[in-house]
Amino acid sequence: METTLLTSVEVAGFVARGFTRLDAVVPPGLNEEALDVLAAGIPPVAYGTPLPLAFPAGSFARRLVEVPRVAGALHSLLGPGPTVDHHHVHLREPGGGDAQPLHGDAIIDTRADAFDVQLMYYPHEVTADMGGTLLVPGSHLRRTNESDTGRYQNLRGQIRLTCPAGTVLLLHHGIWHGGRRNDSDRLRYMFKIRFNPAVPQVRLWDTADLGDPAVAEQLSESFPWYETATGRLEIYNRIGLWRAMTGDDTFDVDHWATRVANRPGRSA
Ligand SMILES: O=C(O)CCC(=O)C(=O)O
Repeated sequence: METTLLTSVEVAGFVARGFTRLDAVVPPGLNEEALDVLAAGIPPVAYGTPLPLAFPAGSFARRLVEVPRVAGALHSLLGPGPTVDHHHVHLREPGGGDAQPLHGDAIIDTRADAFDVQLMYYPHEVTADMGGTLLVPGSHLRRTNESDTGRYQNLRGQIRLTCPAGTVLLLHHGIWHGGRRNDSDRLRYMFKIRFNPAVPQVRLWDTADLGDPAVAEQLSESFPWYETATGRLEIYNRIGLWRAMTGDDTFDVDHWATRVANRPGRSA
């Protein structure tokens, strides 16, 4: 299977924003098939099922995750042999009336050196009135408990997804998100699969550009909803994740991590 791995700059973008967006990567034939398959439902799988058992060869879901750009991005973030945590077809009904509260999936998750990846697939175009998923860029490392963020209605810099058919998002498990109200007359589909890594998530992408200054630029990105001071902590958290993902304990941005690790006279 031919795949296209992410670059270091792209993975740094994922670490900063909490998601990677692959527009219109799924071919039209598979998108058309998806509408029937998702309407019929995909059988549930037990937590931790290896991907080839969860989605047998030739099944719709298997062909979806084998689309080369999707497979390459999944490998870049999760490595070989990820297991399926669960999957679900998310519908936003036409004229659906309400929006889902902002939330992060599961419970507060304190892992600093590993993460699950949530794939979201949109088989048809999602226009502005169709209840596209709301995403808060840069929220994934601000660890909150499920729907405790539900009282926030709108945050500066949020994205209410619009996208062409065949778009796939890969999300860090912690990102704040929610389905929006569908004011259109068309049912909105989204198929989500949560993957758990089965190997250390270290240098799994195309690392040829690891020394590119654009890596640190990506990791330094601020988002409009950040408080001036707390925003620094988000960059600090990203440095920790980048160190874990590269195995480079000297990586830093503006000395944030180096400064707080400086304890003269003590062994590391
Ligand atoms: O429907 C959506 O756009 C998002 C739903 C979702 O991800 C969830 O319920 O956790």
